[in-house]
Amino acid sequence: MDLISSLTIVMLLGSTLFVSPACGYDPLDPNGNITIRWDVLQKPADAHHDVRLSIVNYQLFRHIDFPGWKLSWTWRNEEVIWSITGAETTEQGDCSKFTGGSLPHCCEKKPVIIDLLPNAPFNKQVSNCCRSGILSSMLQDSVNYISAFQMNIGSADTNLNISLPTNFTLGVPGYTCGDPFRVPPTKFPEDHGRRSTQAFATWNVTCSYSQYKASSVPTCCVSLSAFYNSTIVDCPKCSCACQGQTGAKCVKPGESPPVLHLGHNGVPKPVVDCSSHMCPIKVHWHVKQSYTQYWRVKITVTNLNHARNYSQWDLVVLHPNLDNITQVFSFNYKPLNIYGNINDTGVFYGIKYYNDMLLQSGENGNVQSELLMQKDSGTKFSFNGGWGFPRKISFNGDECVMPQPDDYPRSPNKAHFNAQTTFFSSSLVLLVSLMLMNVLS
Ligand SMILES: *[C@@H]1O[C@H](CO)[C@@H](O)[C@H](O)[C@H]1NC(C)=O
Ligand SMILES: *[C@@H]1O[C@H](CO)[C@@H](O)[C@H](O)[C@H]1NC(C)=O
Ligand SMILES: *[C@@H]1O[C@H](CO)[C@@H](O)[C@H](O)[C@H]1NC(C)=O
Ligand SMILES: *[C@@H]1O[C@H](CO)[C@@H](O)[C@H](O)[C@H]1NC(C)=O
Ligand SMILES: *[C@@H]1O[C@H](CO)[C@@H](O)[C@H](O)[C@H]1NC(C)=O
Ligand SMILES: *[C@@H]1O[C@H](CO)[C@@H](O)[C@H](O)[C@H]1NC(C)=O
Ligand SMILES: *[C@@H]1O[C@H](CO)[C@@H](O)[C@H](O)[C@H]1NC(C)=O
Ligand SMILES: CC(=O)N[C@H]1CO[C@H](CO)[C@@H](O)[C@@H]1O
Repeated sequence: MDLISSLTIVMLLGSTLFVSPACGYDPLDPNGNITIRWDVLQKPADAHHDVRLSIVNYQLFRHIDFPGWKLSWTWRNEEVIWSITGAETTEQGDCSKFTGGSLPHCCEKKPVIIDLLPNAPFNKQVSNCCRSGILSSMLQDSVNYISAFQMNIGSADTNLNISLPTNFTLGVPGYTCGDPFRVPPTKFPEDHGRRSTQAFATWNVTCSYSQYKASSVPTCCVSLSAFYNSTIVDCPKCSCACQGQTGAKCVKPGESPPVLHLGHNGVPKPVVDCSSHMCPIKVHWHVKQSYTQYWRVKITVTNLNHARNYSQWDLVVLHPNLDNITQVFSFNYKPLNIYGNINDTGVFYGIKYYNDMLLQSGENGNVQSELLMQKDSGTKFSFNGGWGFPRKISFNGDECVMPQPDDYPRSPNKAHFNAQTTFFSSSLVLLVSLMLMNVLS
């Protein structure tokens, strides 16, 4: 078996392990989920009680971008929301059962709750509210990964106890929520953490993400080039769609993009530049230079979508030499070493107010970075077998389509066994540990 075909097998094996669309399990973020926490603040008196709801994004590198979350559930009985701060429901619904005085904020059986905008009046705010439903990932922002609001709920039928609703949804493509689960009551710190009070009762609802549920087709692809070969290997043909396929509209050079349409959930439908791959996002990895002790890579992320800007974008990259990354220019970088000390995976993301917004397709629709990695002095370094290229890349947590290893730009010089050995042993370690994780989970 020659090098390239064994490489192919390693990669195919790798990708089947990485993508498990059915259950939404992501080996790069095995505990990643969004948890909705339902805190009943005090022992319910008459048919009213106060509930504090928090939406916590426990995912390492996935965030909720514009247009934000749109939380919904189904009440079991005749519960209503009397009042709410830090959020609002999209509809009041039919409150004709209530007469005189003030009416409830919402009487819908399935209320749809949205966050307030950042400029909401102070008397409508609570802490962690009012960010238009946008939730950062934990890794990128240690403050804005929680959204919260407070509500007073009651029942139209005062003889019935208020029961927990069911069928929670986040209103963001790709997420599925489970049933509420009773957990120990949340503690709230007071007096600078010297004392804590606690909720009367707490439930949580876990929502998990599946790329396959979010989109049946990929949304990103990778192209490759290297200083030692003039071939630029473009994204595989039809990575995201085929040109001319029904429903696949695209913008030719010089044409002005059509009027944008909002898809379901308010996310604008992609309107991409015409290309052989038809992806809204393209990541280009260029092996730029080789020095005695270091080598340099240039990464370019291009937005080919006319329909949207991507704020707080991120890129997860898997390459065995990331354990010796020395310098990253114009992006932030954090290692992601979920499997102990194999640091071959990391997250790149934009610098706040500089390039954390990837603008819509056009002249400014790209972000770029260069990285320096130190060559391992113990082995004879070589770019053979496509060693300089990433094993895996994802954009905003969705995996990008890579060219086939057979097509990688080839280096002219032959066999440097040691470098290949390093690659194979690290791939093997990774594979074995992933298999173990799959068995254990
Ligand atoms: C959700 O994430 C939290 C934090 O990482 C973790 O403690 C919890 O076990 C996760 N829940 C599930 C069901 O995976
Ligand atoms: C309401 O809850 C109380 C205390 O848990 C219980 O005794 C009562 O039977 C409940 N009422 C209804 C209608 O479920
Ligand atoms: C919740 O969703 C399930 C499946 O869609 C449905 O069978 C059930 O009736 C729903 N429950 C309520 C209270 O609407
Ligand atoms: C929430 O409940 C799930 C069960 O659905 C539990 O496994 C998980 O640990 C809880 N998560 C948190 C953050 O408390
Ligand atoms: C993207 O951002 C730019 C600059 O803030 C803005 O002019 C443009 O309208 C935005 N595009 C979309 C599709 O939202
Ligand atoms: C490798 O992982 C460790 C532990 O998280 C971290 O401290 C270190 O910075 C990482 N090294 C590189 C080069 O990313
Ligand atoms: C460059 O890479 C391509 C794709 O693998 C290969 O077909 C070609 O022979 C390589 N060129 C040289 C000069 O090695
Ligand atoms: C040259 C160099 O710094 N090599 C280091 C690369 O990273 C591994 C694992 O972290 C170290 O063991 C090497 O010494």
